Amino acid sequence: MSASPARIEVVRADITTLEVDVIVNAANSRLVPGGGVDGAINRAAGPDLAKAMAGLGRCPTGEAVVTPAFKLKAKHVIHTVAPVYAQHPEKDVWRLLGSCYRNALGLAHDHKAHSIAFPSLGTGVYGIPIAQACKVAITEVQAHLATKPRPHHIVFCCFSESDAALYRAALESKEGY
Ligand code: AR6
Repeated sequence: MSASPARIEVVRADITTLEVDVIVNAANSRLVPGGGVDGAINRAAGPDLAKAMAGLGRCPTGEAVVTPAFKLKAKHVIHTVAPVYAQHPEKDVWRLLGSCYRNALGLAHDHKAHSIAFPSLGTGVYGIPIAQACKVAITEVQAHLATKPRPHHIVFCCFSESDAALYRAALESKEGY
């Protein structure tokens, strides 16, 4: 049986409502529930998620860890920690952000996920400019799809229509980072 063809989609939505195998969380390295998308995911998943996160200890910037998704429709939540824009030289920001996408995709592959939804990691409280961050996200996803069969349905879930427009333009331009 051949695998389904890869599909990259950009949607404007609350990520907690999506029916995908994996939802990615923009966490902090202490894995303590915060605001933004982290807060929304924790509210929707219920208090067991915070307990599972605490049980994992810490997650260094650029790395990723996995928990069950509890009350969410997804099977797993993959937590990854983007760099704080103001705390690193620019080249390290892109390297660490790229590593967040690569590590999250690798974990999703290992957990046999067919579909995954990403928020725009690092572009809220952590201050990374979204016009460049979305190019990192798209480049890393396309590189993953070129070599691995899963997850083959990738959703970039944006919280505003203007963010979604930037992702769509970057997908069309095929410019790397
Ligand atoms: N669905 C989809 N996207 C969302 C949602 C949602 N429900 N809510 C916010 N966004 P942020 P960061 C978008 O700040 O910059 C937390 O306190 C938002 O518009 O959530 O990586 C953590 O604990 C933005 O585009 O993540 C960390 O301390 C994107 O999600 C810190 O924030 C990411 O914004 C991480 O900061």
